[in-house]
Amino acid sequence: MAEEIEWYHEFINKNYKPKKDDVKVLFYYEPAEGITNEDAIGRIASESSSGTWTTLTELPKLLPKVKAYAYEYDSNYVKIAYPIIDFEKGSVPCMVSAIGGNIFGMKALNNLRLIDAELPLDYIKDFKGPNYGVDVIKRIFKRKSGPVTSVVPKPKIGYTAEEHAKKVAYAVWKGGIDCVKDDENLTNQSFNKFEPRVKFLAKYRDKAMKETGEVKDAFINVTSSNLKELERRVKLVHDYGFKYFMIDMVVSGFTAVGTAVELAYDYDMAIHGHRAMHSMFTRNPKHGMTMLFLAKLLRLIGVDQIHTGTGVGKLEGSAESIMAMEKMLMNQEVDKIENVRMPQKWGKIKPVLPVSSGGLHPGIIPAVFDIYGTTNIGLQVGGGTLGHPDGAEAGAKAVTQAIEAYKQKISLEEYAEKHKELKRALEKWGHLKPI
Ligand code: CAP
Ligand code: MG
Repeated sequence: MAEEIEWYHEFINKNYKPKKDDVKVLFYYEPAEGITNEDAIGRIASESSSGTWTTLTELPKLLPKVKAYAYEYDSNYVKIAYPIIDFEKGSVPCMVSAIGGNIFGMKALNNLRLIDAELPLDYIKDFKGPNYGVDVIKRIFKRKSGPVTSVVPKPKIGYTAEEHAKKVAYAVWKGGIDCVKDDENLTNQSFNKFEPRVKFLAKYRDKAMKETGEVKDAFINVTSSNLKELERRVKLVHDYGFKYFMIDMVVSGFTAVGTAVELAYDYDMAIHGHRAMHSMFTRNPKHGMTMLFLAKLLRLIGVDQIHTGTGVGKLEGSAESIMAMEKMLMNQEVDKIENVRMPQKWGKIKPVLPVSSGGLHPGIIPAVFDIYGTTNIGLQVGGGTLGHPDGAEAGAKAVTQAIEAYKQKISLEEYAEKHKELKRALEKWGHLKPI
């Protein structure tokens, strides 16, 4: 008899009952031409756990304990159960290199999308989660309720460190905004070097706090070329009295985010997580990884607040997908949404503050609050503040007026009758939803 060449189908078992501590992963998949569903899902389960393309001459005794099984599937969705011992305790990089790795390049699949995974408490328990999470609102800003507001200097780059702090940050802090956020592509450029930016921001933060009596902070971008420099930058931000720092999570990678979390605990700081680059692999509805699962991984590792989209601004992301993600980030237990979200219990891992940003301005802030509510949300308004016809401080006031109008259940137009900054913002942008 011709020797068996393939063994992919050994990783399919419709009668397999996942164990309580299995990691259960939901994929969307599309078999390539001439490939059966079983050929496809066998490859996904095999190549992400312990198999390979051909039968092997010798198999280790432990193999039955590390094999994953596709246990539930139809023509486009498959659930695969992974024994928890497949993954190093406390290491997201290890797990993602398995369930988010080679399988995405297999010729037998036209498309593959990692939708979500139910992580057992036995896996969760080895992670710290956020140092502050949603508690940033009461522990840093001494408030019972959100939003935590921030403005990012626009144009994204071009200001010197002193202009960044004096002309923009000081003005929006005076106008009532809580934080000034570095843009994702501002790190340590020659015209706005990191150290002077931290120093000037600290100087004008203190001035603004003294004049307003309000807590002011900044999301200063510590994204660096290596971990030693990352640590040096976090320490500098801490030494100048900031409670936050920001990191570009995706471009930095899970190991750097894990290091940032260790530093956040060491210095008792909170991390603002920017997700720039995520759209490279989260946007295509048929391939890649959902933002929901990426956000789950970042809550697990310990980022305190994460960009999660607007549903109405310039960047993609539907209100439904945002709400499914926001509940997963905010709640200690969520139920499943068919083919959208797996059930998840979070044990002691703190909730993460969702941050809405991207093409926002006072005229569409109510639409954002209709999705998120106002209690536990970060609201970031860049161009929609600094494009205000009367300048940065007036733009900041218009944002805070729009927030107040919504909280008092007054229409923006009515509230604008007695608040000129909001009126002028509505004259320029109305309720425009930018694309
Ligand atoms: C928004 C922003 C943020 C995006 C990130 C920008 O500026 O600073 O980086 O919100 O997208 O560079 O576009 P504006 P997301 O307020 O001027 O649009 O929040 O979806 O991760
Ligand atoms: Mg930006």
